[in-house]
Amino acid sequence: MSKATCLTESSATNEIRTKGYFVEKNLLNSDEIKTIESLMPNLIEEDITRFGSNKYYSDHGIAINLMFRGDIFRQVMTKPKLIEVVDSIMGETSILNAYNAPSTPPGGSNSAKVIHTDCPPERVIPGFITNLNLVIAISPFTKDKGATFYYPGSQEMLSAPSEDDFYRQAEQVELEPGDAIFFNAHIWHAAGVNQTEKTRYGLGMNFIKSYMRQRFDFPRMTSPELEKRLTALERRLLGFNVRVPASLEEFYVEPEKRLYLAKQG
Ligand SMILES: O=C(O)CCC(=O)C(=O)O
Repeated sequence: MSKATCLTESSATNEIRTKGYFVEKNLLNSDEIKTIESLMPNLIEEDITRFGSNKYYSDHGIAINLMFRGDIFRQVMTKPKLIEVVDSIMGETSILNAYNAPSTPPGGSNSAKVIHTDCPPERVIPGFITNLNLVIAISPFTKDKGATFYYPGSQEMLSAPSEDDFYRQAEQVELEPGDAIFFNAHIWHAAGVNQTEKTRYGLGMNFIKSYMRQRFDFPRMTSPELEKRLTALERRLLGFNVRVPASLEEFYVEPEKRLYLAKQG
């Protein structure tokens, strides 16, 4: 197993800037892991039932938009330790771009098997992190279960490394259930192949600067019933503080009623 340690805030920030990733042990407890593991098969099946026959559907095995798929997923995205790390790297106004469950089926992988980054390389700003990713292991991320490969220090490389170069340099980072890997979304990485008979489950989040656009319009996707229950932190992460007015009537209102609140970075 690669060495996974609990890092202090400054060494975490330092590692993400140099190597491009770091591991935080025991982000989730065993109850949270069990609950999430029991929900996963149905969530994946639900998406396949809804979209499996859609020729544009490319996310087989990856349950999408978990913030709306059970309260436990919002509890995880707002865990104090997680938010402490996110805020220390991204500032206190970052929002969620995506929240999915990258799983690898027995004997296979997922669409993340190709060597890729999670943000187009042409958006690299040297020395500046615009997108922070996080993958939390729900099942063990061992080599035989398809643990993810990361190419250390590749976060500012503007084109894909060759397969030879990638697999020579990359570290296949093993995680125990509940451990998390935080990484710059510009790092070149690839899912492994699950050679076991059990699905490997994980959670994946991507945090972005508040002024960037999210993958989906999460505020518009939130039901009125759920909106009433959201905490201030959940509202921030879903993007409620940085919505855009659709009319001048929505724009000329008291500052606290604005859709795009002040001081969002
Ligand atoms: O499923 C995996 O191992 C990789 C996930 C991944 O590439 C991603 O979250 O961007």
